[in-house]
Amino acid sequence: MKGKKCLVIGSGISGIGAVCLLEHMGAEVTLYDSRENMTIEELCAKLPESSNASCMVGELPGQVLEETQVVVLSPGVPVDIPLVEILRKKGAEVIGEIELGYRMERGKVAAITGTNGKTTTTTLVGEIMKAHLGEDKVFVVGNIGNPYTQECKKTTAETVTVGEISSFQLETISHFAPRVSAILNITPDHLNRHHTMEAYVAAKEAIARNQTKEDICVLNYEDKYTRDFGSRCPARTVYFSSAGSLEEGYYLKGDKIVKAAGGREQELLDIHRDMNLVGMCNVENVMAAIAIAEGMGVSMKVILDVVKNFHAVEHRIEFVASKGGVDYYNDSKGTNPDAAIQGIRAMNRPTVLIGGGYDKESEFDAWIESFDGKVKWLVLIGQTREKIAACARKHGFPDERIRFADSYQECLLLCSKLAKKGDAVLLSPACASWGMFSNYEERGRQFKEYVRQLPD
Ligand code: UMA
Repeated sequence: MKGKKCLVIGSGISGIGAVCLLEHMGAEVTLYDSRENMTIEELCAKLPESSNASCMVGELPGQVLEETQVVVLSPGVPVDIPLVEILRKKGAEVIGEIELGYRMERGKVAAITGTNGKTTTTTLVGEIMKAHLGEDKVFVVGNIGNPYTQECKKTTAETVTVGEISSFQLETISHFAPRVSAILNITPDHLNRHHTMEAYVAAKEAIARNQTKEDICVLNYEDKYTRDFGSRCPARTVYFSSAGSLEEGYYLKGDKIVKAAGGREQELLDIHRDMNLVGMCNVENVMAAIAIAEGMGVSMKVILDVVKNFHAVEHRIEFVASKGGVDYYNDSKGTNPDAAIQGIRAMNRPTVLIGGGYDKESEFDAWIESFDGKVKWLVLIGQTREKIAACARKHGFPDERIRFADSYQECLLLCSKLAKKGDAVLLSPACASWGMFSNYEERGRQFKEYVRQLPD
């Protein structure tokens, strides 16, 4: 990158990370943000004082379009917008922030993608790697909220980077080649960005694109997309299954996770006695994490010790508190119908369910069908509330059990009134938070704050 003219698009956390790394590499950097109403002052204020990058908003001058040699896209920037097309046509190399970080990587990489379970699995693998190598030798990066470009300079031949990599980030890789990759599952999500399911699946599969048979790709045997990918995958594949036995791999046998290898079966753990996580989705996440960590050379003893002490990740079917005999769960990370299905499946009592949010053009049928008589009240909010209500009615959910709220404040007040002793209140919206909050973390934190203020 030395001496190259680089344009970073997007001034969120990955854009700022990319600018700092590019400057460190000796590039000549311009930071650009296309958000309406963004001022130059606002944009420049996001950069550290030491930065010499130029800042630009509004329409980019022709000279910048002509001279840019490398474009670094933030994950939230679609790869097919006119600006990116123009830059590509003019000969600029277009990469993403993950690819840029990888170009500075000195150690080994484990990378995890999938529609759901990425954050839990990445966190768990990170913990296992830290127990194996020591805290200071492991970096947990990516979609989890920690830009790769911020950490990659610290990597050495002895370190391991564990990345949660979204489909957005995989669209813009070129050399990224993890030692171990994993695709946990693929169900419809982000179709407004990827347009078709084929394009979304292709983005996910790109995680293994640069792997070889020396590397490992961990795949879910019970997901049709990831199972089929096994036959085309350039890496050696390792499967896990929560529904049936496998000749080779990790699977659930009754209440036990077992490992089958070379005709032998080894019992690893009991999902009720040895796990603090609830729901079948988490059994899958744990199996995937075990497979990834073994692939990274960690002993089974270290892996199982960490798994047994691991608790739920924040915002993922997270128990918040019991108030007035009602249990409150924060599953704000349930940002698509499939993730929210896992949320409702994990409930074992009548539930007041909070749904709705930003419209990603998802279909809600499977989610509504998964209610299984457990949802007592459906409290809806946000852009998608009418669409969800119509879908619920279509599937026979009683209209008088659907309520609308205009603000989160109103929604939470309503839920605390509707829930009776012995019920659960679950925030698992099946939609992104964008439009009402800057991210699902903020939505989850506000929910938790509200719950904690309720009388015991
Ligand atoms: N912007 C433009 N032009 C555009 C679109 C956006 O200039 O066409 C600008 C916006 O005005 C804004 C900036 O880009 O200033 C935002 O960039 P971004 O959306 O890429 O956000 P970052 O803060 O860089 O965060 C990104 C990921 N965000 C998204 O993918 C939307 C974070 O994932 C990730 O943690 C972070 O990089 C570090 O890797 C969040 C997410 O919502 C959690 N991910 C999606 C999900 O999990 O469903 C994929």
